[in-house]
Amino acid sequence: MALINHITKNLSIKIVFYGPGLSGKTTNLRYIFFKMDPVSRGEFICLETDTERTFFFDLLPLRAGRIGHYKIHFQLLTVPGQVFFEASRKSVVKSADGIVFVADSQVPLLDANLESFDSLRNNLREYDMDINTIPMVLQYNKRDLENLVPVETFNNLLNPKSCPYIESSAIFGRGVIETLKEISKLTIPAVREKLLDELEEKSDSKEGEKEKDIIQKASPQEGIEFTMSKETPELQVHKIKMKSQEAVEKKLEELAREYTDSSEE
Ligand SMILES: Nc1nc2c(ncn2[C@@H]2O[C@H](COP(=O)(O)OP(=O)(O)O)[C@@H](O)[C@H]2O)c(=O)[nH]1
Ligand SMILES: [Mg+2]
Repeated sequence: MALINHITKNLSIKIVFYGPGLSGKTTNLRYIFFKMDPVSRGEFICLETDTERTFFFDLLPLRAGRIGHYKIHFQLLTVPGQVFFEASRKSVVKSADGIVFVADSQVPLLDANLESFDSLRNNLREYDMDINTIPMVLQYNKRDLENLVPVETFNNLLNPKSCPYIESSAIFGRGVIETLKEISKLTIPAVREKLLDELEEKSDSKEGEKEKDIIQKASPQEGIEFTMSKETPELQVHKIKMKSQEAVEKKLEELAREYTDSSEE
């Protein structure tokens, strides 16, 4: 669940991009990185282990507006898709506020999508989260290719709860920002409730009361705003070598905290 720091008035929301290997998760994050105004995004970070050449996690922090006086930060995270990374996939969904499921639309990959979706369901369950209730957006990616799974088929198999779904070509940026906007909209209400609850607990303070008032008066969706960049920056990836799964988990938590605790504008 979202981290809230009442001193620095920062609030961090974790969005996990989940899906089978090579479905386009990293491509989504890279595009978002390209599109966002540099002042509102952090470094694009890859955590990788010695044993694997492939990236382990991608992490992209974004700033996006406010709830009351609290600055909203999103942490976008991808999980490695390969089966042998099950442990790291599990740990990354821990404390997720929202999920973007990136499906590969190519017909031969239908089973891989279903398997990945099952693993998501199981991994969430391990942390007492429910795939039917966690805020989720389905992204049917690679729609620029041929031999595609029809959208209705995907919706029947992956989307019985009628979550928002988006047809995308992440490689061309089509549908990427829409996906980000949808998932951020879905995650805000729960985070707002949590914030109000925490303020309620410290309701002995005048300041807390005032803040609660401001937040309650604003509409639930108010406050999120992504600032897009007009230029195209070079993608500089900050790679961090990790020794073990435990080290990766620790680093992820540390980065989340570092970001939430910083008081810079
Ligand atoms: N044709 C096509 N290729 C894509 C699309 N999105 C991603 N790819 C390609 O699919 C491959 C895997 O993408 P990547 O983002 O690394 O997958 P990840 O394993 O989910 O992070 C790369 O070669 C991408 O360029 C898309 O929308 N259309
Ligand atoms: Mg990737």
